[in-house]
Order: sequence, then structure tokens, then C-alpha cells
Amino acid sequence: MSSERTCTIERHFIDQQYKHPEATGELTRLMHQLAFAAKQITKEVRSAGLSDILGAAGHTNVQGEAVQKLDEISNDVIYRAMDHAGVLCCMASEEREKMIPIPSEFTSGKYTLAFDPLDGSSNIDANINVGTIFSIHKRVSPDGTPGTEADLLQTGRSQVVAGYIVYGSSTMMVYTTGHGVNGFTLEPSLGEFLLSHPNMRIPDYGKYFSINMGNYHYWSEGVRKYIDHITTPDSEHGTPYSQRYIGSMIADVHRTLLYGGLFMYPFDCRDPKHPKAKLRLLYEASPMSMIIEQAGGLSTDGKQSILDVVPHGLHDRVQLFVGARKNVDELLGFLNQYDQ
Ligand code: P6P
Repeated sequence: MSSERTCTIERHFIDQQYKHPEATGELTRLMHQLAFAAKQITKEVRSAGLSDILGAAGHTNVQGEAVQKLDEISNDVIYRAMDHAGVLCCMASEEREKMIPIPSEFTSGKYTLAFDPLDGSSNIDANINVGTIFSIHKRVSPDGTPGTEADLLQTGRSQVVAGYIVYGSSTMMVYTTGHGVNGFTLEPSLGEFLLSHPNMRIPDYGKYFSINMGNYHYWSEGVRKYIDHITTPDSEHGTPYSQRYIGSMIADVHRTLLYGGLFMYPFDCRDPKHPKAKLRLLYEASPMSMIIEQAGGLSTDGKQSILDVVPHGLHDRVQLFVGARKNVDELLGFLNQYDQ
């Protein structure tokens, strides 16, 4: 095993910290706690089929979606790993309508955490890849005071850390602090995340596209024209591309990071005056877009980088196109031609 492979995620956190003399170690501690939570959720996900935590928990979350028991367990694991860490001033979760305060004796932290505890949860019972997505900002309210929504409602561009943990054939944690993207694979026999994918780069182009084709007739003209273009056989344009769609954003974007192409979740334009988006900005689109852009790719809501979209609410939704540079540029050509 190469020397890089023996680099634990803890060592990597410390290396990142020592690149910044002003670092206090708070962020390192935050990342340690996230890695610990990831190991706990891995254990729950791996044993879900053998215990009674599969199936719906019987109530719906703020998104109106049936909450799976693993969603709740994952949410609680992350909350318990973070609430006493003394590094956060507040949190936001897909599973909670309102901002999650930090207990008053621990509210001095200078960071915020927005997370989707278990993205793709509708696939849990089918044993399909699910994952945790996280986004960290530095607070904007005065240190030592309870965190506020304003601390959470910041653009993707101002994220301090963005990352995800994908629970698949192995558990991988992929994160960026704005200086490139690194991937770590959990070595179960050690209980450690080891550096397995140093300096991840997305290919410049790929002949894959990831989208729910069942919504074809709901999309804008530009999106439909683009999909028609990439699915029409034409040797000169190297089409058709291959479609890959798992239905867990985290798995679809992770594959796109590795193989290129693009992932799309367009507006539902059945009401052209009120197009509807599905994916959430704060804890899905923003962190995944920072990862892809840090790896050399592009993200857009059709008009601007996802990282520049200003959030107004914790659960804002956004149209999302994210992936390899040439693929996203090709799509934008169609949106600019047909959707302006
Ligand atoms: P659809 C999972 O529920 C999720 O939020 C994302 O992870 C995924 O990309 C999307 O919804 C799938 O939505 O409408 O294709 O089932």
C-alpha cells in the first residue's frame, strides 16, 4: 500500500490545519466529529436490513416526505456528535423545519453546519447507495452568542468546508476546504478513513447524463432540446450519451465526479410562471457544487453558478445542473438559445 494510502483522515485534517497558522483546531475537531458520525451511520446502514429500522417511521418531514427510520437515526447521530463539540453556533437539517440551536453552554462555536443526514432515503429499502451531505460556514453573528438563521443563510461560495459520505459498497468520505478535493475510504478492520482518492479531478467531458427521464414533458424547451440532442445518434457529435440514474443525488454526483458527464434536476415547468425545483440549496446543491467546482467542473442553476445563489430560507430549492466543464457548457448553450 503506497504511503499516501496510509494517510488517515485525521492526519489529513491536521495537515490542512497546519497549512493555516491562524487555525485554532476548532475546524479539525468539527471534522473529527463528522468522521465519527459517519462511522456510526455506516454501522446503522450496514445492519438496517437485519433490524427493524427499515421502513417508514410513520411521519413526514418538512419536505412532506415520509421519514424513514434511518433518516431519524442518522439525524440524531449527527446532532449528538456535534451539539457538545463546542465548535458550532447552530445547525440546519433536512429533517428539521427550523434552525437547530446548540445547547447554551456550548454555543461559543464559530461555525455552522447544514446537513442532509441521509440523502436518497427513499432508496433505503432497496439497498441502494445513500449518503450524508454537509456544508460548513463561518458564523456572521458575534462570537459567543447563540447562532441565528443569518449564520446559515450564506452562499455556497462562502463555504469553509463542503463534503459528503456515501454509504455504498464501501463508505467513502469526500471533502474540500477550498484547496482541492480528497476522498477517504473507511477501512472497517481499522475503523479508520484512509486517503484513497488524493486530489480528485472530474474529467473535462464525459458521455454520461444523469436525469429522471420520467419528467421529460415537464422541463423547459432548452432542457428538452438538449436531451433530444444528446440522445439522438450522431457520430459527428459522439451521441447518444449513456444515461445513468440511481435516484440518490449523492451517488449520481459521486459517479459524475469520477466518470464525467453531468447530473441534472431541472425545474418542473408545468406552471411556466412558477417553475418548481426539487433539490435543496443549502445542504444538497451548494456542497455538492463546491466539490465539483473544486474538482474542475461546473455547476449552474441555468443562469449562474450554484455557489452564487443567495439562500432566503433554510429549505430553499434550486434547479441544478452540475458536472464536467464541457458537458455543462454544452447544456448552457441550449438553455441560452431556447430558454431566455
Ligand atoms: P426523483 C432523493 O430523495 C432526492 O432528494 C435526491 O437524492 C435525488 O437526486 C432526487 O431526490 C430523486 O428525485 O424525482 O428522480 O425521484
